[in-house]
Order: sequence, then C-alpha cells, then structure tokens
Amino acid sequence: MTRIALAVLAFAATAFLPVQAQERVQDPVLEPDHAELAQQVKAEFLHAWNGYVEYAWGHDGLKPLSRGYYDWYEVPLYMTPLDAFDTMLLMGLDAEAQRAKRLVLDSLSFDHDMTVQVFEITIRMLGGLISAYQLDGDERFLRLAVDLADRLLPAFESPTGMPYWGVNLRTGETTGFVNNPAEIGTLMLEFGALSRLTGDPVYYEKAKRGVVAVFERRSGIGLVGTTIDVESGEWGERGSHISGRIDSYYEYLLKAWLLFGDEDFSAMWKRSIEAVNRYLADEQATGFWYGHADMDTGKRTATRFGALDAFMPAVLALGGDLERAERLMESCHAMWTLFDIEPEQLDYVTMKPLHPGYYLRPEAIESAYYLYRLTGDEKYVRMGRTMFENIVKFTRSEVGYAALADVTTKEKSDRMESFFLAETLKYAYLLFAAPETIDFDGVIFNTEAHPIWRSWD
Ligand code: DMJ
Repeated sequence: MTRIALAVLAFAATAFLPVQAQERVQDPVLEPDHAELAQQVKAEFLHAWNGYVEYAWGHDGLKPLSRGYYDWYEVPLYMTPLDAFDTMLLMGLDAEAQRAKRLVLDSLSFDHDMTVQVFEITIRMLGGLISAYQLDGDERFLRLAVDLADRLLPAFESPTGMPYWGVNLRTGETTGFVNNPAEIGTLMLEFGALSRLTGDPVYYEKAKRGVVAVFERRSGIGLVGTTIDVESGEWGERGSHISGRIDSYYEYLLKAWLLFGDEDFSAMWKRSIEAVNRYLADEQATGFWYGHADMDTGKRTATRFGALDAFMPAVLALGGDLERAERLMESCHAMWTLFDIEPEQLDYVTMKPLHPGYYLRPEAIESAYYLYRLTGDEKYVRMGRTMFENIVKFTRSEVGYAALADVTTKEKSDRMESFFLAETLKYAYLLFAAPETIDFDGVIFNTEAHPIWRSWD
C-alpha cells in the first residue's frame, strides 16, 4: 500500500521540536550496531512466535512454562496471531505472516454468545484488523473489523454516551456500568479510523461522544478520576494519575488530534496536559516523576510510578514537550536498572517496589523509540538495548517468553501476553532498525502499537 504522509502530523512533529533537538550533535560514545540489534530482536521474536505455533496454535496465547495455551473467553479469538501480524510484516517475516493471516481469515468469527471487554478487544483486535488491512490490503480484514465494531457498538448505549465495560458479541447485552477514562477514551483511534475507511460516521461519533463525556466531567482543577459510572456520570474513585485506568485516555486525546486533525481533541489535550503537569508531575531527589493526587484538590496521595506509566515520555515527546519527556525517560531508565527489569509499580521516593511483577510490558522501550526518533540522541538506543538484553536474559524460557512474578528474584510466571509480540518486540525492532522500516512522521500507533495511516485523505 502507498504510505501517505500525514500533513498534520508532520506539521505537529516539526513545529513542536525545539531548535536544540533539531541541532543535537552525535553522542561520542561508541554506538551499538543497530542492524545487528535489529536482527537479534527478529530472532527473539521468532523464538516467541515459534513457541506459540508449537504449543498454543489456534488459541489466544502461550503459557510458556507449562507449554500450554490460554484463551480469554469461551471461544478463542486468535489474539496472538492477530496482534503479531503487523510486527511480522514490518520485520519481513512473510511466511509467518501468511500463516497467521490464513488462521485469522479462515477461522476468526465474532458471532459468539459471549461477553468481551470492549477496550481490550478494541485495542488488540479492532486495531490489529485495521492495521492488517492497511498494510496487507486484503478487504477481508476490513470486513472483519466492521463486523467486530458493529457488535461492540451497543456498548455506547448508556445515558451518558460513555461505553459500558463489556458487551455480548451476539446479543449486544452490556455489562459493567463502572468504567474508567482509559477504557472509555481509548477507542477513538480504532473507531475513528473505521469511520474514515468505510465512510460511515457512526463509529467516530459514538467514540468521540464517550471521550467528550469524560472530559466534560473533569474536576474544577482539570483532572479526571479513576472510575466513573457511565449511567449516572458520577465519579467513583477520585484518585488522579497517569497509571492504568487513565493512562491511554491522555494518549488518545493527543493522537486523535494528530490522526484526524480534529481541533476538539487538540483543545481537550492541551487543557488536560496542563492540569497533569501542574498537579501530577513531581520533582524528587530521585528524579522527575508523575504521581497520584486527589482529582479535586490536587493533593498528593501516592508517590507511585510503574511500568504502565512509562508510556508518558513518548506522549510528552509526541506532544512537543521534549524537556519533560527526556527527564521522565531518565527516571524510567532508572526504574528499569534498579533490578535490571522494571517492576510493575515503584514508590519513587523510597525506590522500593510496590508491585514486583513484570508482564513483558512495552511502554519503556516504546518511549525510548519515540525519543530516539524525535531527538536522534543515541543514548535512547543504549537505553533500549539494556532493556531488550535484560528481557532476553531474564524472561526467555525454553519455549517463548515468560512474565516475571518478581523482578527482585526473577521468578517467572506462566504467561506470554500477546502485546509482547505486538508491542514490546515491535518497538525494540523499530528502535534499532533502519528508519525507513516505517514512516515515523506519517503514522500513528494505537495503544497496542498497531500502526494506522491516514490513507483516507
Ligand atoms: C497493552 O495492552 C496496551 O499498551 C495498553 O495500553 C496497556 N497495557 C498493555 C501493555 O502494557
């Protein structure tokens, strides 16, 4: 397919770049061999994929220690092959990609009497199908995407327009009136792109109404809370942060503006990030962090940061704030090197883990990738290299890759999430591979690292 540059993105990226970033000189430290590192990532991707093929084929994911499989629901939705498909195409693994494509197109059906989590199915599957269609061109991917989105649409039928947490794919029955900003807001790129690709505005309109409903309920100081009742519109947990349950709400405000050029998102992003920087950013002796605060008063409630929060340097950098992005990236790197692998959650004042697991998450490497592309500074390649090499050292198992139950002991646990192939290894590969591998300035990655192009213009 023809990759069309995003005029608005190109503008946004260059217009925001401070002069010093554009003029940065090469780092004098001996540079790692990028091409060799990219080949190593590709080899490790194959190790993970082959584990799935041998022990979990036809299921959602691999259990690497027991050499088995898991499914999210009663019927498998082939999450790993669909999530991994575009990574294979970018890595030039054409035979593996064709095999994954056959499985998805021959066997994937959404016509099941089962309730799914709207957010996870959207970012992994709808996002995966849209990228697959854009990269591969096969119309059947688009037809599956439309079928899935139509089955998810009943989720938006709440009194506020904010989607319910779950929906039955066959009956449309909804479940879970308590939802959160991330799961409400992180549908916009996928539903919006589908509207642009099909010409049917319904997906864009429904998803946007949900986002606006969250934004309009922000507190007097501009922060959102952790949970919200989609029927009454009342906040439940009033803690504000950039961690799970809020994180990608902010990511999609910015990316929806960049992908669709919709100025409403620009306004929501700017108002939101101002409040986040004012009340959540935290200068400590240990570095620059984003903590937790009460959404109404802005008073600090926890000095907690973790693997999920590490998406923030990428988003800050994409939004033009390289100064905060680079300082936060240093903190993410410090969090990673404390135990050689980042913990799920860390108290950034005591530097003690609050939750010691590592689920093969991508966010820190993702941020290293964005910062490298936006600054050209080789130190981000070195950070990414440390992360990648430690992932190999501590989480590789005989079959595939295993999450860690505890980064302090390196004890493994029996699960390889599909996002390890969709995101962690994709961002590692893109960080080291030639810049032409993907047109960074012309693409927007959804929160599961599925690239979306503005091919509809
Ligand atoms: C992924 O499914 C997505 O990146 C999501 O935004 C957060 N959680 C995982 C990866 O950590």
